[in-house]
Amino acid sequence: MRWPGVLEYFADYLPVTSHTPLITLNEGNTPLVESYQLVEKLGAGKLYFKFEGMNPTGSFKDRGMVVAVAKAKEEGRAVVMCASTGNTSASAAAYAQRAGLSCIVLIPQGKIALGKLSQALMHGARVLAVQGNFDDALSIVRYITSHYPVALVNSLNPYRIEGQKTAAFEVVEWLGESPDYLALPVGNAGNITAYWKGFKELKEKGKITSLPRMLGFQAEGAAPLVSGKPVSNPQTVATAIRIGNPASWKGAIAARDESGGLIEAVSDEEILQAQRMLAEEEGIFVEPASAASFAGVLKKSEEGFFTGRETIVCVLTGHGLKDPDIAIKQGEGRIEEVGASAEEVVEILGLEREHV
Ligand code: AN7
Repeated sequence: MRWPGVLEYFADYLPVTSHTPLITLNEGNTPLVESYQLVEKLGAGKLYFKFEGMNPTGSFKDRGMVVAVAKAKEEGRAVVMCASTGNTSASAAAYAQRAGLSCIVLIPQGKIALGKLSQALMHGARVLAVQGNFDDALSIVRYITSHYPVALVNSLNPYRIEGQKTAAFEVVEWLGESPDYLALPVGNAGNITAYWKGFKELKEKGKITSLPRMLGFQAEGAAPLVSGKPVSNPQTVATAIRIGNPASWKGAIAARDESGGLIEAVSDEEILQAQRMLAEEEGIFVEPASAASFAGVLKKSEEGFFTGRETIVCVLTGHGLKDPDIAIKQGEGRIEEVGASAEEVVEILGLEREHV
């Protein structure tokens, strides 16, 4: 089947004009994978994973980036810029190339996953490692993009939100209705804002009759939306959501309150455990930040939050290959060395010969 990508497929719902260049890496149309095993643990009715790691650069950012970069090009801009914990920079770098624009990314020094850094470099972005955290980098980018002829492609750019809301459309198209709960990790809070906007638009158009409750999860050491105040030195193993002062703060709170949902925190340990469960029990490999959605749902289930009849969608925002270091660290000690002979391999595995 031909999938034309976000700008063309969802044109009626996006700010696409006759002048908008329909650039694409055929992003979107990601699978909604049904849970076989973890659903049993939860005691939920149905559990699905919206696997956004299947986008061209390996994260949900591609949906919004394609719109932001196309509009920047339409508006005659030559340079795009973002601050990033990694995935935004990978996506911006790829789509800028696709559109023939140049790209500058500011990343927090030493705190971005290897896969993401490799992408920004390979796609030829100008990569500046800032001696500070994401929030420091974003305030620099906001200053520069408002004083110099450089287009901002962080999710403060409303085109990013427009593109990202298309994930909600796909969830509804797949299920034929809206789920009871939509769970997702929350960092800079653009994605929760975007999903909520998407579901509300479908309701206004009469395509769905009910709205999901939004369940946002932050990492314990970087949970400003839970504590109600910015965190000056955010810390978490899930570097993608190591953000202390989310730009879309108001959007996240509105999504939570209007939907009757919640935004809570999960520990690094819970995040890594959820990451391993998704990989071992469902065959889905995600980066740590992405596992926060399932970690949160698991925690709520243990608290008796669900009745056992609901349909829950967990958004898995980024692919596991983004952060090989953390994955390998979790498997350390599992590699067994063996000589290059069948006998030694048979012995180490303890195999018994079948009698015929
Ligand atoms: C895998 O790339 O902020 O709440 O600069 O990479 O919309 O910020 C990434 C965020 C969740 C949080 N999961 O989404 C960046 C960046 C993954 C992410 C989030 C991010 P938002």
